[in-house]
Amino acid sequence: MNKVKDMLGCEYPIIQGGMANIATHVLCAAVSNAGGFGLIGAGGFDKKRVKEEIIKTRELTDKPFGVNIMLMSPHAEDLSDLVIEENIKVVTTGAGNPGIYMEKWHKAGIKVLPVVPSVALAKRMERSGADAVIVEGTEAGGHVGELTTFTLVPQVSDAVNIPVIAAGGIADSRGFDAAMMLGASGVQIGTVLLASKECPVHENYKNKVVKAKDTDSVVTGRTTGAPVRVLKNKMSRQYLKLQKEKNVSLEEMEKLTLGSLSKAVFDGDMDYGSIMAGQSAGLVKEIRSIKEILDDIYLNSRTIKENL
Ligand code: TUI
Repeated sequence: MNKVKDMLGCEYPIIQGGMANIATHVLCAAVSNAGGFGLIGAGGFDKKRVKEEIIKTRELTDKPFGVNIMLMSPHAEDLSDLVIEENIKVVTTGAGNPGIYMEKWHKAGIKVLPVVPSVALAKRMERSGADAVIVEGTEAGGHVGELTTFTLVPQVSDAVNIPVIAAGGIADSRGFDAAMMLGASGVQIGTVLLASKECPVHENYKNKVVKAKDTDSVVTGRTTGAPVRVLKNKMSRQYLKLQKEKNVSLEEMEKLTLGSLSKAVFDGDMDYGSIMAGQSAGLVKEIRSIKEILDDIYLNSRTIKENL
C-alpha cells in the first residue's frame, strides 16, 4: 500500500513536475502511460490553451493525470475555474499559496497538492486542507526556495500528517530510496524527464542537460526575489553580473529574462535562453524513453524491491 499511488490512482508513486512551457499534453500523457502521474504544466498559458492541452491529453491516455497551476501566472484565477469545469481530479500548485482556491476545489472533488519550500508553508497548507504536500528542495530547477531536499523532507514529514512527496535532486532509484527513507511517500521529478525522447523541448536543451556536470547550474535572482535555477550560460552570467550592480532596475533584469524560457525550449538558444534545470542534471547521462526512466527509478528501488 502506498498513500500517493492510492490517492492519485497511478502505478508508481512518481509525479511529474509542472515545467512551464514544457509539460504539454505530450509529456503529460507519456508520463501517465508509463505508470507515473503526468501533469499539464499550465505555466503562463491562458485558459483556452490549457483547455486544449487537457482535451489533447485525453486523446492520448485513459490514465489519470492532473494540472499544475503556477500561481504567479496572470491566468491563475481563470485556470482555477477551468480545472473544475474540465473535471480534473488532481491539481498541483507552484510559486505561491493556493489557499484561496482550496474550498472550491475540494467542493469539486479535486485533490490539491501544493509545492512548498518550507515547514511553515507545509503546515499552513495542511491547515488549509491540502491533500498532500510536494516538498521541493533548492536542488530543483526553475523557481526555488532556500532549503535542501535532504533537510526539508524529514522536517516536513515530522511536522504534518498528510502525505509528503519529495522533489528536487531526484533522478534515479537512489534518490527515490533516499526520499522514502526521509519520510516521503512519493517523489516528483522534472530534470531527468527533460532528457527523454518524448519531452517536447529543443534537442539542444536535452543535450545541454545530458552534458551538464555537478556544478553547471546556478540560481539567478536570489537578491531580486525571483530565484530561478538554470544551467549556466551567457544569459545567466549577464544576469548575475547585473544583479551585483547597483541602480539596475528590475525592468532591466526582466528584459533579459523575458521570453528567455521560450528561447531555450523552442529555439534551442543555449546562449541567451533560460535553461531551467535542477542540480540532478549532473546525474543525467543519456536520453531515454519516459518508460525507461520511470522503470529505472521504481523497479531498481531497494525500498520497493526489499519492501523496506
Ligand atoms: O513553481 C515552481 N517552479 C517553477 S515555476 C516556473 S515559471 C517561472 N518562470 C519565470 C520566473 C519565475 C517562474 C518555473 N519553475 N516550483 C514550485 C515552487 N513553489 N518552488 C517554490 C515554491 C513556492 C514559493 C513560495 C511555493 C509557495 C510559496 O509561497 C510564498 C507564500 O507564502 O505565498
